[in-house]
Amino acid sequence: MFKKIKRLKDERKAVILAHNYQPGEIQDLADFRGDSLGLSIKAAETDAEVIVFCGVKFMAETAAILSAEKTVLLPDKHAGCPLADMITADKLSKLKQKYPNALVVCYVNSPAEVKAESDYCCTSANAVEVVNSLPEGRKIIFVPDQHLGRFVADRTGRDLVLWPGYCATHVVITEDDITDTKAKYPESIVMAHPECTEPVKELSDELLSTGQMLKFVKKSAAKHFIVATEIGIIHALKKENPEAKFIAASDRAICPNMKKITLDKVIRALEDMQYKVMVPEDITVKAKTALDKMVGILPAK
Ligand code: CIZ
Repeated sequence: MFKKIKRLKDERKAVILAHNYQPGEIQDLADFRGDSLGLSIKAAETDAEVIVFCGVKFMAETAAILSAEKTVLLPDKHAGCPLADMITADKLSKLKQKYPNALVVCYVNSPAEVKAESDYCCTSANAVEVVNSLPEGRKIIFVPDQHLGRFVADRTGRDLVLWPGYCATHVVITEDDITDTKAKYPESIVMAHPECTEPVKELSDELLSTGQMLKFVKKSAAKHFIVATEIGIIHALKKENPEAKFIAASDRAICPNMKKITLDKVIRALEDMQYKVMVPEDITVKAKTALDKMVGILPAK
């Protein structure tokens, strides 16, 4: 199947992207593996004509916004993100009417139309920097993840208007999961994603996005890590750090949408050029402005 995918990929001049939460075999076949924004930026820099995004819909939309001239395919049209679907552009515009002077920061896990209604986009890796860069005293609406929002409010000391969205995969991780796993592996470092609930984050040693977890482990002298995020990341962590041990905080932390992508569906995507993810031009222009403003305030890497 890998050989067939390689042949089809060459024929279509395609690049295959796999999010850090994808099944291991999809991560292994991809040209690039990473977080949603990093992948979309990398794909935009290639001269590929087709992007196969092994992830969920909002990620493919982000790739389409940053690569308007490329064809973006999502191998399973039902691979959505319940968190992203917890907000709509309409609901956001009603909230904006309540706070007419507020700036809107939207997490990348959101529909393209919501990005278009926002002033700034952010990822879990840069949300704190984005909010810190906004003028003091200015009201800030943060959508759609309340747990990432509370983490940002805590780190920045800013008073945020939060949307009550949440990631169903992260909120299944409980305090007991952390204390029980920590009791079994007392020497380990607990890394939790900011989308986890506040009690889980309080029990954790490090609060990190997926990309930050990969960087943190590389630099750490520790050899045992408890991982409180979607378990797909453990494949990447093990691959990059074969000598270290990674323990899932909960084996229930599996995103059913991420796991909808299979090798078969990647083959069908390339054979039949399906399923095309297209973002209307007016939405692309506005959403790209919010994404570009985020990139503009980050320190050069
Ligand atoms: O931005 C992403 O790709 C997500 C969903 C999580 C992360 O921490 O990388």
